[in-house]
Amino acid sequence: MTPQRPQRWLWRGTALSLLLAAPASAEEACRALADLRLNDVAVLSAVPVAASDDLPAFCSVGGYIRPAINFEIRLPDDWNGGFYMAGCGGFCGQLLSDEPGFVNAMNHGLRRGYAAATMDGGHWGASSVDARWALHNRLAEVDWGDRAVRETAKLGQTVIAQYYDAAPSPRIFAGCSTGGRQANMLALRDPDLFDGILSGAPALDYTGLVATWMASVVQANTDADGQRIIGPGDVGLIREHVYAQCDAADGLEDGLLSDPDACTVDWTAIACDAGANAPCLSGAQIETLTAWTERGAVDSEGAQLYPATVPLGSEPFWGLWLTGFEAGGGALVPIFNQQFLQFMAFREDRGEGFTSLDFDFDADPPELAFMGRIYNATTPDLSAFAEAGGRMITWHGLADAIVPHGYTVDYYTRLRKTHGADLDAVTRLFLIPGMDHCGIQPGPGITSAGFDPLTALEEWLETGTAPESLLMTRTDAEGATDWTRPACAWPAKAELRTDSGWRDAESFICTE
Ligand SMILES: [Ca+2]
Repeated sequence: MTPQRPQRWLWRGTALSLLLAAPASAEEACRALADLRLNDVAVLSAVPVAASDDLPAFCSVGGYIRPAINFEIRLPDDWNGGFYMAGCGGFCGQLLSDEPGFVNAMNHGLRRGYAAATMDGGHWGASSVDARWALHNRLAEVDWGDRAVRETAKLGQTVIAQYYDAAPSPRIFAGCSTGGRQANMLALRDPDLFDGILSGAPALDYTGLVATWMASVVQANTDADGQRIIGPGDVGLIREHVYAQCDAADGLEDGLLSDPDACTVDWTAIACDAGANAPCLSGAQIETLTAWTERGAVDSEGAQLYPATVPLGSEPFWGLWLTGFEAGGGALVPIFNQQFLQFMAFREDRGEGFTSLDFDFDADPPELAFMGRIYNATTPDLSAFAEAGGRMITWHGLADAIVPHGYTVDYYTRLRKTHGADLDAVTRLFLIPGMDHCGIQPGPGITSAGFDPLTALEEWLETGTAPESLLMTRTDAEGATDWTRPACAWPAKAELRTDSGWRDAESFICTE
Protein backbone atom coordinates (compact mmCIF):
# COMPACT_ATOMS: atom_id res chain seq x y z
CA MET A 1 0.00 0.00 0.00
CA THR A 2 1.40 3.39 -0.89
CA PRO A 3 1.49 5.68 2.14
CA GLN A 4 0.98 8.86 0.11
CA ARG A 5 -2.49 8.12 -1.09
CA PRO A 6 -4.38 8.80 2.15
CA GLN A 7 -2.69 12.18 2.31
CA ARG A 8 -3.75 13.03 -1.21
CA TRP A 9 -7.21 11.82 -0.39
CA LEU A 10 -7.24 13.91 2.76
CA TRP A 11 -6.10 17.15 1.24
CA ARG A 12 -7.61 17.38 -2.20
CA GLY A 13 -10.50 19.84 -2.10
CA THR A 14 -13.21 18.15 -4.09
CA ALA A 15 -16.88 18.12 -3.29
CA LEU A 16 -16.58 14.43 -2.55
CA SER A 17 -14.07 14.86 0.24
CA LEU A 18 -16.40 17.37 1.82
CA LEU A 19 -19.14 14.78 1.61
CA LEU A 20 -17.08 12.04 3.16
CA ALA A 21 -15.40 11.96 6.51
CA ALA A 22 -11.70 12.48 5.89
CA PRO A 23 -10.30 8.95 5.75
CA ALA A 24 -7.13 8.13 7.60
CA SER A 25 -5.94 5.24 5.44
CA ALA A 26 -6.24 3.78 1.98
CA GLU A 27 -8.53 1.17 3.46
CA GLU A 28 -10.82 3.87 4.80
CA ALA A 29 -10.59 5.72 1.50
CA CYS A 30 -11.84 2.55 -0.16
CA ARG A 31 -14.68 2.01 2.29
CA ALA A 32 -15.64 5.67 1.94
CA LEU A 33 -16.47 5.07 -1.74
CA ALA A 34 -19.56 3.23 -0.52
CA ASP A 35 -20.97 6.66 0.31
CA LEU A 36 -20.49 7.92 -3.23
CA ARG A 37 -23.66 9.58 -4.50
CA LEU A 38 -24.09 9.87 -8.25
CA ASN A 39 -27.21 10.16 -10.37
CA ASP A 40 -28.57 6.77 -11.43
CA VAL A 41 -25.81 4.88 -9.62
CA ALA A 42 -26.18 2.74 -6.51
CA VAL A 43 -22.84 1.82 -4.95
CA LEU A 44 -23.62 -1.23 -2.85
CA SER A 45 -20.16 -2.07 -1.59
CA ALA A 46 -16.62 -0.73 -1.44
CA VAL A 47 -14.21 -3.10 0.24
CA PRO A 48 -10.44 -3.53 0.29
CA VAL A 49 -9.26 -6.89 -1.06
CA ALA A 50 -5.86 -8.18 0.00
CA ALA A 51 -3.30 -9.27 -2.57
CA SER A 52 -3.48 -12.91 -3.61
CA ASP A 53 -1.12 -15.12 -5.59
CA ASP A 54 -2.83 -14.05 -8.74
CA LEU A 55 -3.90 -10.45 -8.13
CA PRO A 56 -2.54 -7.30 -6.49
CA ALA A 57 -4.32 -5.64 -3.54
CA PHE A 58 -7.26 -3.56 -4.70
CA CYS A 59 -10.38 -1.73 -3.63
CA SER A 60 -13.50 -3.40 -5.01
CA VAL A 61 -16.42 -1.10 -5.78
CA GLY A 62 -19.65 -2.85 -6.71
CA GLY A 63 -23.20 -1.82 -7.43
CA TYR A 64 -25.54 -1.03 -10.27
CA ILE A 65 -26.37 1.72 -12.69
CA ARG A 66 -30.12 2.13 -13.15
CA PRO A 67 -32.03 0.19 -14.00
CA ALA A 68 -29.98 -3.00 -13.88
CA ILE A 69 -26.39 -2.57 -15.10
CA ASN A 70 -24.37 -4.46 -12.51
CA PHE A 71 -20.75 -3.38 -12.37
CA GLU A 72 -17.54 -3.93 -10.48
CA ILE A 73 -14.59 -1.56 -10.47
CA ARG A 74 -11.24 -2.71 -9.05
CA LEU A 75 -8.82 -0.01 -7.92
CA PRO A 76 -5.34 -1.40 -7.26
CA ASP A 77 -3.24 0.07 -4.45
CA ASP A 78 -0.27 0.07 -6.79
CA TRP A 79 -1.91 1.93 -9.68
CA ASN A 80 -0.23 2.28 -13.08
CA GLY A 81 -2.34 5.34 -13.88
CA GLY A 82 -4.53 3.64 -16.49
CA PHE A 83 -8.09 2.37 -16.88
CA TYR A 84 -8.89 -1.04 -18.35
CA MET A 85 -12.44 -2.06 -19.08
CA ALA A 86 -13.55 -5.49 -20.23
CA GLY A 87 -16.53 -6.26 -22.44
CA CYS A 88 -18.85 -9.23 -22.12
CA GLY A 89 -19.62 -12.14 -24.44
CA GLY A 90 -22.75 -13.53 -26.06
CA PHE A 91 -25.91 -12.03 -24.59
CA CYS A 92 -23.91 -11.27 -21.40
CA GLY A 93 -26.14 -11.41 -18.29
CA GLN A 94 -23.62 -12.18 -15.57
CA LEU A 95 -21.02 -10.13 -13.79
CA LEU A 96 -17.92 -12.20 -14.51
CA SER A 97 -15.42 -10.21 -12.45
CA ASP A 98 -12.99 -13.11 -12.17
CA GLU A 99 -13.18 -14.32 -15.75
CA PRO A 100 -9.79 -16.00 -16.26
CA GLY A 101 -7.33 -15.33 -19.07
CA PHE A 102 -7.49 -12.42 -21.45
CA VAL A 103 -10.89 -12.53 -23.17
CA ASN A 104 -13.52 -10.23 -21.62
CA ALA A 105 -11.53 -10.42 -18.38
CA MET A 106 -10.89 -7.28 -16.33
CA ASN A 107 -8.23 -8.98 -14.20
CA HIS A 108 -6.01 -9.08 -17.27
CA GLY A 109 -5.68 -5.31 -16.88
CA LEU A 110 -5.71 -5.33 -13.08
CA ARG A 111 -2.63 -7.60 -13.03
CA ARG A 112 -0.74 -4.89 -14.94
CA GLY A 113 -1.78 -2.23 -12.46
CA TYR A 114 -4.75 -0.76 -14.30
CA ALA A 115 -7.87 0.27 -12.46
CA ALA A 116 -10.28 -2.18 -14.06
CA ALA A 117 -14.02 -2.38 -14.64
CA THR A 118 -16.56 -4.80 -15.99
CA MET A 119 -20.35 -5.05 -16.21
CA ASP A 120 -23.05 -7.58 -17.04
CA GLY A 121 -24.63 -5.93 -20.07
CA GLY A 122 -27.55 -4.55 -18.08
CA HIS A 123 -29.59 -7.64 -17.23
CA TRP A 124 -29.43 -11.01 -15.52
CA GLY A 125 -29.40 -14.18 -17.60
CA ALA A 126 -28.98 -17.85 -16.70
CA SER A 127 -26.03 -17.95 -19.12
CA SER A 128 -24.60 -15.91 -21.98
CA VAL A 129 -26.83 -17.82 -24.44
CA ASP A 130 -30.02 -16.99 -22.50
CA ALA A 131 -32.01 -14.13 -24.07
CA ARG A 132 -35.32 -14.48 -22.21
CA TRP A 133 -34.58 -11.22 -20.37
CA ALA A 134 -35.15 -9.34 -23.63
CA LEU A 135 -38.82 -10.34 -24.05
CA HIS A 136 -40.79 -7.07 -24.30
CA ASN A 137 -37.85 -5.30 -22.69
CA ARG A 138 -36.59 -2.54 -24.97
CA LEU A 139 -34.79 -0.79 -22.14
CA ALA A 140 -32.64 -3.86 -21.44
CA GLU A 141 -32.01 -4.28 -25.17
CA VAL A 142 -30.76 -0.69 -25.41
CA ASP A 143 -28.56 -1.25 -22.37
CA TRP A 144 -27.12 -4.42 -23.92
CA GLY A 145 -26.75 -2.53 -27.24
CA ASP A 146 -24.42 0.17 -25.96
CA ARG A 147 -25.59 1.94 -22.80
CA ALA A 148 -24.24 -0.58 -20.27
CA VAL A 149 -20.72 -0.17 -21.65
CA ARG A 150 -20.94 3.61 -22.01
CA GLU A 151 -22.31 4.26 -18.52
CA THR A 152 -19.91 1.83 -16.85
CA ALA A 153 -16.99 3.42 -18.70
CA LYS A 154 -18.04 6.88 -17.54
CA LEU A 155 -18.60 5.68 -13.98
CA GLY A 156 -15.25 3.91 -13.91
CA GLN A 157 -13.46 7.08 -14.95
CA THR A 158 -15.38 9.13 -12.39
CA VAL A 159 -14.57 6.71 -9.56
CA ILE A 160 -10.91 6.60 -10.59
CA ALA A 161 -10.68 10.40 -10.56
CA GLN A 162 -12.26 10.50 -7.11
CA TYR A 163 -10.15 7.75 -5.62
CA TYR A 164 -6.74 8.62 -7.03
CA ASP A 165 -7.34 12.32 -7.64
CA ALA A 166 -6.10 11.94 -11.20
CA ALA A 167 -7.64 11.25 -14.58
CA PRO A 168 -6.69 7.82 -15.93
CA SER A 169 -4.30 7.46 -18.85
CA PRO A 170 -4.29 5.44 -20.95
CA ARG A 171 -7.90 4.32 -21.06
CA ILE A 172 -8.23 0.91 -22.71
CA PHE A 173 -11.29 -1.15 -23.60
CA ALA A 174 -10.90 -4.82 -24.51
CA GLY A 175 -13.65 -7.16 -25.59
CA CYS A 176 -14.23 -10.19 -27.77
CA SER A 177 -17.27 -11.40 -29.73
CA THR A 178 -20.12 -9.31 -28.30
CA GLY A 179 -17.30 -7.60 -26.41
CA GLY A 180 -15.74 -6.87 -29.82
CA ARG A 181 -19.02 -5.40 -31.00
CA GLN A 182 -19.01 -3.26 -27.86
CA ALA A 183 -15.45 -2.20 -28.67
CA ASN A 184 -16.39 -1.01 -32.14
CA MET A 185 -19.59 0.58 -30.84
CA LEU A 186 -17.42 2.71 -28.54
CA ALA A 187 -15.19 3.77 -31.43
CA LEU A 188 -18.27 4.83 -33.40
CA ARG A 189 -20.57 6.33 -30.77
CA ASP A 190 -18.30 7.30 -27.85
CA PRO A 191 -14.99 8.07 -29.54
CA ASP A 192 -13.72 10.12 -26.58
CA LEU A 193 -14.17 7.51 -23.86
CA PHE A 194 -11.11 5.35 -24.59
CA ASP A 195 -7.62 6.00 -25.97
CA GLY A 196 -7.04 2.43 -27.04
CA ILE A 197 -9.42 -0.34 -28.03
CA LEU A 198 -8.88 -4.07 -28.48
CA SER A 199 -11.63 -5.60 -30.57
CA GLY A 200 -11.58 -9.40 -30.78
CA ALA A 201 -13.70 -11.39 -33.24
CA PRO A 202 -16.24 -8.56 -33.29
CA ALA A 203 -19.87 -9.46 -33.97
CA LEU A 204 -20.31 -6.15 -35.80
CA ASP A 205 -23.48 -6.79 -37.79
CA TYR A 206 -25.21 -8.55 -34.91
CA THR A 207 -28.57 -8.94 -36.62
CA GLY A 208 -27.02 -10.08 -39.90
CA LEU A 209 -24.83 -12.55 -38.06
CA VAL A 210 -26.94 -13.94 -35.24
CA ALA A 211 -30.33 -13.80 -36.99
CA THR A 212 -29.77 -14.22 -40.74
CA TRP A 213 -26.46 -16.02 -41.06
CA MET A 214 -26.96 -18.34 -38.10
CA ALA A 215 -30.48 -19.21 -39.32
CA SER A 216 -28.90 -20.25 -42.62
CA VAL A 217 -26.41 -22.42 -40.77
CA VAL A 218 -29.16 -24.10 -38.74
CA GLN A 219 -31.58 -24.57 -41.63
CA ALA A 220 -28.83 -26.01 -43.86
CA ASN A 221 -28.10 -28.64 -41.20
CA THR A 222 -31.70 -29.67 -40.43
CA ASP A 223 -33.46 -32.42 -42.39
CA ALA A 224 -37.20 -32.80 -43.02
CA ASP A 225 -37.58 -34.68 -39.74
CA GLY A 226 -35.87 -31.90 -37.78
CA GLN A 227 -32.70 -33.96 -37.25
CA ARG A 228 -29.14 -32.66 -37.66
CA ILE A 229 -27.62 -33.66 -41.01
CA ILE A 230 -24.01 -33.28 -39.89
CA GLY A 231 -23.45 -34.46 -36.34
CA PRO A 232 -20.41 -34.80 -34.10
CA GLY A 233 -19.58 -38.25 -35.51
CA ASP A 234 -19.01 -36.77 -38.99
CA VAL A 235 -16.61 -33.98 -38.10
CA GLY A 236 -13.41 -36.06 -37.93
CA LEU A 237 -13.74 -37.24 -41.52
CA ILE A 238 -14.59 -33.75 -42.77
CA ARG A 239 -11.70 -32.21 -40.88
CA GLU A 240 -9.21 -34.73 -42.21
CA HIS A 241 -10.41 -34.18 -45.76
CA VAL A 242 -10.34 -30.38 -45.54
CA TYR A 243 -6.83 -30.28 -44.08
CA ALA A 244 -5.56 -32.80 -46.64
CA GLN A 245 -6.87 -30.66 -49.50
CA CYS A 246 -6.26 -27.17 -48.13
CA ASP A 247 -3.19 -27.17 -45.89
CA ALA A 248 -0.79 -26.55 -48.77
CA ALA A 249 -3.08 -24.00 -50.49
CA ASP A 250 -1.44 -21.21 -48.45
CA GLY A 251 1.98 -22.30 -49.71
CA LEU A 252 3.04 -24.04 -46.52
CA GLU A 253 2.22 -27.55 -45.32
CA ASP A 254 2.20 -26.88 -41.61
CA GLY A 255 -1.16 -28.11 -40.35
CA LEU A 256 -2.59 -24.58 -40.56
CA LEU A 257 -4.96 -23.00 -43.05
CA SER A 258 -3.46 -19.51 -43.14
CA ASP A 259 -5.60 -18.46 -46.10
CA PRO A 260 -8.80 -20.51 -45.82
CA ASP A 261 -10.51 -18.46 -48.52
CA ALA A 262 -7.87 -19.59 -51.04
CA CYS A 263 -9.09 -23.20 -51.00
CA THR A 264 -12.15 -24.86 -52.50
CA VAL A 265 -12.81 -28.39 -51.30
CA ASP A 266 -13.81 -31.18 -53.65
CA TRP A 267 -16.10 -33.32 -51.52
CA THR A 268 -16.61 -36.08 -54.09
CA ALA A 269 -13.65 -38.10 -52.79
CA ILE A 270 -15.52 -38.77 -49.55
CA ALA A 271 -19.03 -38.97 -51.05
CA CYS A 272 -20.76 -42.29 -50.37
CA ASP A 273 -22.57 -42.33 -53.71
CA ALA A 274 -19.28 -41.84 -55.56
CA GLY A 275 -18.23 -45.25 -54.25
CA ALA A 276 -16.14 -44.09 -51.31
CA ASN A 277 -15.80 -46.61 -48.53
CA ALA A 278 -17.40 -45.84 -45.20
CA PRO A 279 -17.00 -43.56 -43.42
CA CYS A 280 -18.30 -41.31 -46.14
CA LEU A 281 -20.68 -38.38 -46.61
CA SER A 282 -24.22 -38.53 -47.94
CA GLY A 283 -25.43 -36.20 -50.66
CA ALA A 284 -27.40 -34.30 -48.03
CA GLN A 285 -24.29 -33.85 -45.91
CA ILE A 286 -22.30 -32.53 -48.85
CA GLU A 287 -25.15 -30.14 -49.60
CA THR A 288 -24.94 -28.88 -46.01
CA LEU A 289 -21.16 -28.46 -46.27
CA THR A 290 -21.54 -26.55 -49.52
CA ALA A 291 -24.11 -24.26 -47.91
CA TRP A 292 -21.94 -23.72 -44.84
CA THR A 293 -18.56 -23.19 -46.46
CA GLU A 294 -19.43 -21.73 -49.89
CA ARG A 295 -22.95 -20.34 -50.13
CA GLY A 296 -23.68 -18.71 -46.78
CA ALA A 297 -26.97 -16.91 -46.17
CA VAL A 298 -28.87 -16.16 -49.38
CA ASP A 299 -32.40 -15.10 -50.30
CA SER A 300 -34.62 -17.05 -52.70
CA GLU A 301 -32.92 -15.31 -55.67
CA GLY A 302 -29.53 -16.49 -54.46
CA ALA A 303 -28.35 -13.01 -53.39
CA GLN A 304 -25.93 -13.12 -50.47
CA LEU A 305 -27.37 -11.61 -47.28
CA TYR A 306 -24.24 -11.69 -45.10
CA PRO A 307 -20.67 -11.65 -46.41
CA ALA A 308 -19.24 -14.70 -44.64
CA THR A 309 -19.28 -18.48 -44.60
CA VAL A 310 -18.11 -21.14 -42.15
CA PRO A 311 -14.33 -21.00 -42.66
CA LEU A 312 -12.55 -24.08 -43.94
CA GLY A 313 -10.16 -25.20 -41.21
CA SER A 314 -12.60 -24.42 -38.39
CA GLU A 315 -13.69 -28.08 -38.15
CA PRO A 316 -11.66 -28.75 -34.96
CA PHE A 317 -14.04 -26.33 -33.21
CA TRP A 318 -17.37 -27.40 -34.70
CA GLY A 319 -18.47 -29.41 -31.68
CA LEU A 320 -18.88 -26.37 -29.47
CA TRP A 321 -20.37 -24.14 -32.15
CA LEU A 322 -22.14 -26.15 -34.85
CA THR A 323 -22.57 -29.90 -34.44
CA GLY A 324 -22.51 -30.62 -30.71
CA PHE A 325 -20.17 -33.11 -29.05
CA GLU A 326 -20.53 -36.89 -29.10
CA ALA A 327 -20.96 -36.79 -25.32
CA GLY A 328 -23.63 -34.07 -25.60
CA GLY A 329 -23.58 -30.31 -25.15
CA GLY A 330 -22.07 -27.72 -27.46
CA ALA A 331 -23.84 -26.64 -30.67
CA LEU A 332 -24.21 -23.09 -29.39
CA VAL A 333 -24.98 -21.54 -32.78
CA PRO A 334 -28.47 -23.13 -32.93
CA ILE A 335 -29.14 -21.95 -29.36
CA PHE A 336 -27.89 -18.40 -29.98
CA ASN A 337 -29.91 -18.18 -33.17
CA GLN A 338 -33.20 -19.36 -31.72
CA GLN A 339 -32.91 -17.27 -28.55
CA PHE A 340 -32.03 -14.17 -30.58
CA LEU A 341 -34.90 -14.66 -33.04
CA GLN A 342 -37.42 -15.22 -30.26
CA PHE A 343 -36.50 -12.41 -27.89
CA MET A 344 -34.08 -9.89 -29.39
CA ALA A 345 -34.07 -9.66 -33.18
CA PHE A 346 -37.41 -8.09 -34.01
CA ARG A 347 -39.11 -4.86 -33.06
CA GLU A 348 -42.09 -6.91 -31.87
CA ASP A 349 -40.79 -10.04 -30.19
CA ARG A 350 -41.90 -13.24 -31.90
CA GLY A 351 -41.58 -15.21 -28.69
CA GLU A 352 -41.07 -18.84 -27.83
CA GLY A 353 -43.22 -20.22 -30.65
CA PHE A 354 -40.76 -18.96 -33.28
CA THR A 355 -37.92 -21.26 -34.28
CA SER A 356 -34.81 -21.00 -36.45
CA LEU A 357 -36.65 -23.00 -39.10
CA ASP A 358 -39.34 -20.30 -39.34
CA PHE A 359 -36.85 -17.62 -40.44
CA ASP A 360 -37.76 -16.41 -43.95
CA PHE A 361 -34.74 -15.26 -45.95
CA ASP A 362 -36.86 -12.95 -48.13
CA ALA A 363 -39.29 -11.40 -45.68
CA ASP A 364 -37.36 -11.35 -42.40
CA PRO A 365 -33.97 -9.67 -43.07
CA PRO A 366 -35.58 -6.22 -43.64
CA GLU A 367 -37.51 -6.71 -40.38
CA LEU A 368 -34.19 -6.76 -38.50
CA ALA A 369 -33.35 -3.15 -39.33
CA PHE A 370 -35.06 -1.61 -36.30
CA MET A 371 -33.13 -3.61 -33.70
CA GLY A 372 -30.05 -3.39 -35.89
CA ARG A 373 -29.90 0.33 -35.17
CA ILE A 374 -29.63 -0.57 -31.48
CA TYR A 375 -27.15 -3.43 -31.77
CA ASN A 376 -25.01 -3.07 -34.88
CA ALA A 377 -21.60 -1.41 -35.14
CA THR A 378 -21.27 -1.45 -38.92
CA THR A 379 -20.64 2.14 -40.01
CA PRO A 380 -17.35 2.09 -41.96
CA ASP A 381 -16.14 5.45 -40.69
CA LEU A 382 -13.77 5.90 -37.76
CA SER A 383 -13.20 9.63 -38.34
CA ALA A 384 -14.45 10.74 -34.92
CA PHE A 385 -12.31 8.13 -33.17
CA ALA A 386 -9.30 9.14 -35.28
CA GLU A 387 -9.88 12.80 -34.47
CA ALA A 388 -9.97 11.97 -30.76
CA GLY A 389 -6.56 10.30 -31.16
CA GLY A 390 -7.92 6.77 -30.68
CA ARG A 391 -6.10 3.60 -31.70
CA MET A 392 -7.74 0.22 -32.24
CA ILE A 393 -6.35 -3.26 -32.72
CA THR A 394 -8.78 -5.79 -34.13
CA TRP A 395 -7.93 -9.50 -34.03
CA HIS A 396 -9.91 -12.37 -35.49
CA GLY A 397 -9.25 -16.11 -35.67
CA LEU A 398 -9.33 -17.57 -39.18
CA ALA A 399 -10.96 -20.74 -37.81
CA ASP A 400 -13.89 -19.00 -36.11
CA ALA A 401 -17.08 -20.94 -36.86
CA ILE A 402 -19.50 -18.72 -34.91
CA VAL A 403 -18.32 -15.22 -35.87
CA PRO A 404 -16.56 -15.90 -39.16
CA HIS A 405 -13.80 -13.51 -40.21
CA GLY A 406 -15.46 -12.81 -43.57
CA TYR A 407 -17.51 -9.91 -42.25
CA THR A 408 -14.54 -8.35 -40.47
CA VAL A 409 -12.46 -8.44 -43.66
CA ASP A 410 -15.40 -6.96 -45.56
CA TYR A 411 -15.72 -4.21 -42.93
CA TYR A 412 -12.01 -3.36 -43.09
CA THR A 413 -12.22 -3.28 -46.88
CA ARG A 414 -14.99 -0.70 -46.54
CA LEU A 415 -13.02 1.21 -43.88
CA ARG A 416 -10.12 1.40 -46.29
CA LYS A 417 -12.40 2.89 -48.94
CA THR A 418 -13.43 5.58 -46.43
CA HIS A 419 -10.02 6.40 -45.01
CA GLY A 420 -7.51 5.27 -47.61
CA ALA A 421 -3.95 4.90 -46.34
CA ASP A 422 -4.82 6.97 -43.24
CA LEU A 423 -6.64 3.93 -41.88
CA ASP A 424 -3.35 2.36 -40.76
CA ALA A 425 -2.76 5.22 -38.31
CA VAL A 426 -6.04 4.46 -36.52
CA THR A 427 -6.61 0.74 -36.65
CA ARG A 428 -4.91 -2.50 -37.60
CA LEU A 429 -6.53 -5.86 -38.22
CA PHE A 430 -4.75 -9.12 -37.39
CA LEU A 431 -6.11 -12.38 -38.78
CA ILE A 432 -4.90 -15.31 -36.71
CA PRO A 433 -4.49 -18.63 -38.57
CA GLY A 434 -6.00 -21.70 -36.95
CA MET A 435 -7.50 -19.76 -34.05
CA ASP A 436 -10.95 -20.56 -32.68
CA HIS A 437 -13.55 -17.92 -31.82
CA CYS A 438 -11.81 -15.57 -29.34
CA GLY A 439 -9.06 -18.20 -29.09
CA ILE A 440 -11.21 -20.21 -26.68
CA GLN A 441 -10.54 -23.83 -27.65
CA PRO A 442 -7.10 -25.31 -28.32
CA GLY A 443 -6.60 -26.38 -31.93
CA PRO A 444 -4.08 -26.20 -34.77
CA GLY A 445 -3.24 -22.55 -34.01
CA ILE A 446 -2.86 -20.54 -30.83
CA THR A 447 -5.42 -19.85 -28.13
CA SER A 448 -5.86 -16.35 -26.69
CA ALA A 449 -2.97 -17.16 -24.32
CA GLY A 450 -0.62 -17.45 -27.29
CA PHE A 451 -0.36 -13.75 -28.15
CA ASP A 452 -0.40 -10.36 -26.47
CA PRO A 453 -2.32 -7.63 -28.28
CA LEU A 454 -2.56 -5.53 -25.09
CA THR A 455 1.19 -4.91 -24.98
CA ALA A 456 1.13 -4.03 -28.68
CA LEU A 457 -1.64 -1.51 -28.03
CA GLU A 458 0.18 -0.04 -25.03
CA GLU A 459 3.31 0.42 -27.13
CA TRP A 460 1.30 1.99 -29.94
CA LEU A 461 -0.23 4.50 -27.51
CA GLU A 462 3.11 5.19 -25.88
CA THR A 463 5.42 5.45 -28.87
CA GLY A 464 3.01 6.28 -31.68
CA THR A 465 4.31 3.34 -33.68
CA ALA A 466 1.60 0.99 -34.91
CA PRO A 467 2.25 -2.75 -34.71
CA GLU A 468 3.08 -4.42 -38.04
CA SER A 469 2.70 -7.88 -36.56
CA LEU A 470 1.74 -9.73 -33.41
CA LEU A 471 3.88 -12.63 -32.28
CA MET A 472 2.02 -15.93 -31.99
CA THR A 473 3.54 -18.57 -29.72
CA ARG A 474 2.03 -22.03 -29.87
CA THR A 475 2.80 -24.30 -26.95
CA ASP A 476 2.21 -28.02 -26.67
CA ALA A 477 0.33 -29.76 -23.87
CA GLU A 478 3.45 -29.66 -21.66
CA GLY A 479 3.90 -25.93 -22.20
CA ALA A 480 6.95 -26.23 -24.46
CA THR A 481 7.06 -23.96 -27.51
CA ASP A 482 5.84 -25.78 -30.59
CA TRP A 483 6.27 -22.88 -33.02
CA THR A 484 6.27 -19.09 -33.23
CA ARG A 485 5.09 -16.91 -36.13
CA PRO A 486 4.07 -13.34 -36.80
CA ALA A 487 0.39 -12.59 -37.39
CA CYS A 488 0.68 -9.74 -39.87
CA ALA A 489 -1.35 -6.54 -40.06
CA TRP A 490 -3.98 -7.02 -42.77
CA PRO A 491 -3.73 -7.14 -45.70
CA ALA A 492 -0.12 -8.33 -45.30
CA LYS A 493 0.53 -12.02 -44.84
CA ALA A 494 3.39 -13.91 -43.23
CA GLU A 495 5.70 -15.26 -45.90
CA LEU A 496 8.45 -17.80 -45.27
CA ARG A 497 11.70 -16.17 -46.37
CA THR A 498 14.46 -18.34 -45.05
CA ASP A 499 14.99 -22.07 -44.92
CA SER A 500 15.40 -22.13 -41.16
CA GLY A 501 11.97 -23.71 -41.00
CA TRP A 502 8.40 -22.64 -40.43
CA ARG A 503 8.47 -23.19 -36.67
CA ASP A 504 10.48 -20.01 -36.11
CA ALA A 505 8.96 -16.52 -36.36
CA GLU A 506 12.34 -15.19 -37.53
CA SER A 507 11.88 -17.10 -40.77
CA PHE A 508 8.90 -14.98 -41.79
CA ILE A 509 8.35 -11.49 -43.08
CA CYS A 510 5.05 -9.67 -43.45
CA THR A 511 4.34 -8.88 -47.05
CA GLU A 512 1.33 -7.87 -49.14
CA1 LIG B 1 -0.83 -24.44 -44.40
